Amino acid sequence: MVSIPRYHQLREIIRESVRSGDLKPGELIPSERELSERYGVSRMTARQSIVELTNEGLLYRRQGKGTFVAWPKIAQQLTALTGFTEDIRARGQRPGARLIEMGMVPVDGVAALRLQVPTGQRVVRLYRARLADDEPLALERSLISFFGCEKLLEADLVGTSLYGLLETRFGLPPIEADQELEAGLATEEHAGLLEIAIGSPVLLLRRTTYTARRQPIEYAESVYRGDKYAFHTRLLRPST
Ligand code: 16G
Repeated sequence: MVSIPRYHQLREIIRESVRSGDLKPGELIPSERELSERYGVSRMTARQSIVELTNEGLLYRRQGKGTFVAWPKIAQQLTALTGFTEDIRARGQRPGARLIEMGMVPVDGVAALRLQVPTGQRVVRLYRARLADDEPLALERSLISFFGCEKLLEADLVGTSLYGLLETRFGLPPIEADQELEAGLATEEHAGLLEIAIGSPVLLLRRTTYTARRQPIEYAESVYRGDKYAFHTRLLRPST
């Protein structure tokens, strides 16, 4: 018979306590000492279980305070083109933004290619931290290009949705998008703005958004907190 390491067992006990609701999000879990006494395992074993569950995102540590149960991740569908404001409202939370930078910049490199404009063309650059109930979840750097796009600079992009504005004020509703998703680690800049530790796992997203007739309108590079998001997508087997 294959023996299951003890930290695996303890890990599953804690996982089950979270699943059943015995341990609730935000609740302090028992200390390593308490766990080792209660389950008859060594302190090392208890520590290893906690480290693994923390790495998975089920628990989180607060310096000098202990280890707590994390809130469930946001299950973000990757099947519909939605904006941040819509996503957060759909979850019953209050969307928000903190403006980091907004202005006109000459575009180059990948962004010029994606936006299908010549290098050096001036486009709107919008850099926002995105919040849900005042908690930072993501950083979004968007480059926006359309005839007359400089008028966007007069808009309030802290209290209003970019996609909402494009649709209602400019008559340019986003219709489709190409998106890439990649794993990454939080840089010093990300960490400061997202209020996470440097080197925490993050999800890097690049999106090209199109309006009617597949006209590119936005090229965005976003950084989403890895401890907050799980992306879901539905796959259908191709018919042969
Ligand atoms: C989404 C988009 C972002 C877009 C924003 C508009 C990703 C990776 N990014 O978060 O490109 O600028 O929504 O949100 O999903 P808003 O309409 O709330 O301003």
